[in-house]
Amino acid sequence: MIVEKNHEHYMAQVLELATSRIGFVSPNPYVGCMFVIQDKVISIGVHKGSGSPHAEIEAFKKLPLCYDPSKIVIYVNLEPCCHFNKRTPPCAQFLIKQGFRNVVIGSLDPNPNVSGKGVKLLKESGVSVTHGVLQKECEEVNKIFFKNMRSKVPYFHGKIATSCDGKIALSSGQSKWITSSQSRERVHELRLMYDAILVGKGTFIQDSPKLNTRKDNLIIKNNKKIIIGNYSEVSKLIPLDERDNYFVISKLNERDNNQTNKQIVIDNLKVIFFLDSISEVFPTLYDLGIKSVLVEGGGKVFSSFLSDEIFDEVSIFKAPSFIGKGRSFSDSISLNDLSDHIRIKNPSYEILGEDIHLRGFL
Ligand code: AOF
Ligand code: ZN
Repeated sequence: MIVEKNHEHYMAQVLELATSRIGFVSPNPYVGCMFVIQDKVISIGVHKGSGSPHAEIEAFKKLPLCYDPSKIVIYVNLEPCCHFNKRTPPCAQFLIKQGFRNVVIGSLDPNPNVSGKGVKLLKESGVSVTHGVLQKECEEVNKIFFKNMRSKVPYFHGKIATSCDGKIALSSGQSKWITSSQSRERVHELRLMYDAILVGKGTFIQDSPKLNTRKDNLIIKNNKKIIIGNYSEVSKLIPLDERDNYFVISKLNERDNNQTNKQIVIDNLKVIFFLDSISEVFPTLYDLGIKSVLVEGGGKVFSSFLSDEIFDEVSIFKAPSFIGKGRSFSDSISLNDLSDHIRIKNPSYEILGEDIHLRGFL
C-alpha cells in the first residue's frame, strides 16, 4: 500500500462528493470515489442514482490514460460491490481487472449480497485494502440505506414545529406560522432527503399541504405523499392527475373485514390497509419503493409514532413563543415513572433565525 498523507482527509472529501446527490439516489446508497496518486487527486466520481454507473466506474471513466492504475489509491466511502443480477456490473471485479492495487474504504456495504465479500475478493486478488476510515461518518451518510438493508422497512424521520410551551397549533387548528421562515426552509432541505412525506388525515384536510420540496418557490422534488386516514374521506381531496404520487393508509374496519387484499387501487389511488398496527404496512411501502419517510404530523400521528417507537430520527423546530391552550404532539405518551422518558440520542442544536432546531436519533 502506498501510504497517502491522510486517509481521513480524502475520505471527508469523498463524503462531500457522495452527498452532492442528496435526495436523488434512492433506493441506492450515497457513494463518492476519488483516485489519488502521490497526494494529488487525479479523478473523482459520484454515483448519480439508481441505474447509473457506480462511483468507482464514474471516476475510472474520467481517469487520464497516462496514469498507472497500480500506483493509484482509490478512496470510496462504501465497500465496492461484487454481486451480479443487478442493474450494473460489479465494481470490485472491474477494479481488479483494470490493475488497481490500493483501495481505502469507509464502511462495509450492509447489502447482504456484498457485506465483506467485496473486501475479501479484493484482498484475495492481492489488492491492499484499508477499511473503517471515518466509518461512523460514512454510516451516518448512508443511515437510510443501512436501515433498509438491515430491516427491509423505510427509515422514519419525524418533524414537528412547536412553541416554547410545546404546542403545534391553536385549539382551532391554526398553525401558520409558529416557526420562522429559516426553520421552514430547513424543513424543505429535510424533505429533499426523503422519498415520501407522511401526514395524518386531519393535517391533510386542514392545511392542504403541497408535500413537495421547494427552494426559492421552485419545486425541486415531487416527493411521494402518504396520508393516514379513511380512504373515502381522503381520496376526494386528491386531484386525479396527482394520484400516482399518493399512498393512503387506512385501518381495516369491521365493515371492510371481508376485504382480503391488504393493498388495493381505488379510483387510481393506492390504498394499503392495516388491522391492528400501522407498522403492518411498512414492508409493503418498502416493496413499493418507499425507502424513507419524513413524518410531518399532525400531533396525533407524531405522538403515536413516538410512543410506538417508529421514529429513527426526529427534528423539533422550537420557536420562542407561548401559545397557551392548544394542540400538543405527545399526548399518547403517559409515563408512570420519569425514568421511562423517551430520550433523543446524540442530540444536536442548530439556531435558525430565532428558533432552535433540535435533532437526534431514537
Ligand atoms: C458500489 N459503488 O457507487 C454504489 C454501490 O442496482 P445497482 O447495480 O446500482 O447496485 C446497487 C447495489 O450496489 C446497492 O444495493 C449497493 O449494495 C451497491 N452500491 N456499490 O460499489 C456505488 N452505489
Ligand atoms: Zn459497485
